[in-house]
Amino acid sequence: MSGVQGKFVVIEGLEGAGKSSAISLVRDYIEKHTNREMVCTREPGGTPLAEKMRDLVKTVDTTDPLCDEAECLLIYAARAQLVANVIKPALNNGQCVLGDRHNLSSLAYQGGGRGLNDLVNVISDVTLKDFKPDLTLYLDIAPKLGLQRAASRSALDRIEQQKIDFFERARARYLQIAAEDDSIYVIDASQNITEVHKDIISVLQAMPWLN
Ligand code: T5A
Repeated sequence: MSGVQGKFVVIEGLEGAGKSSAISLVRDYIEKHTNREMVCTREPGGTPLAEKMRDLVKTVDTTDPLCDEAECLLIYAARAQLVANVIKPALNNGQCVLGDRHNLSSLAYQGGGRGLNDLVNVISDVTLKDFKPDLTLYLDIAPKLGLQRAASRSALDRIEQQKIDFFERARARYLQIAAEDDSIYVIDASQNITEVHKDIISVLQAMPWLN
């Protein structure tokens, strides 16, 4: 299959939206329909160097707190590594890639949440140029419900400890961008898992490249 471009599919959403089980579902579906193993990535992270940056972004350091701009730059540095060393080589080899978050997270969290839209737009253009996912499933959930679910699973990390307004701004940005981009599908993630998965499968069934 070398020489054929693979597809890049991304699962997005606020904390507790249910990305983990959606990823298993999408992976199984696409692998069954393409007869080929997918490459799975997570962001920030996904390469040895990018994972070190992930730790810096997720860990609270009260002696040297990460400022918003540094957070943004670290996330894009991690993304640049991942795209260059994992995602693009896999796609060029004809493999499909399934991403647990990608650039849309930065547009929402750093752009909407932190209010750094100008910085995010510039770095995004410079590092990614016109590279973007073929399909994004955005699992939409009210921050209050998502954070309740996330807290019941494990202790909240540095970003999860932000105030609710931060996540409200991030959600508003997610929805705004999704409304302007045909490759982003909004799934109501407040439903029970069976209904969420039914909606995801309907989107996948409508993809011509999976039929
Ligand atoms: N970040 C990341 C940025 O700020 N900018 C960026 O550019 C990028 C890429 C990553 C952090 O970095 C930030 C965003 C994040 O804060 P992470 O650990 O990868 O950190 O965080 P998340 O991706 O948010 O992972 P979570 O595990 O918190 O969210 P999930 O994967 O959506 O949640 P999940 O699937 O584990 O579900 C949470 C709980 O809810 C239950 C599950 O069983 C689980 O217990 N659940 C449901 N319960 C009822 N009904 C449903 N429909 C349910 N779906 C799931």
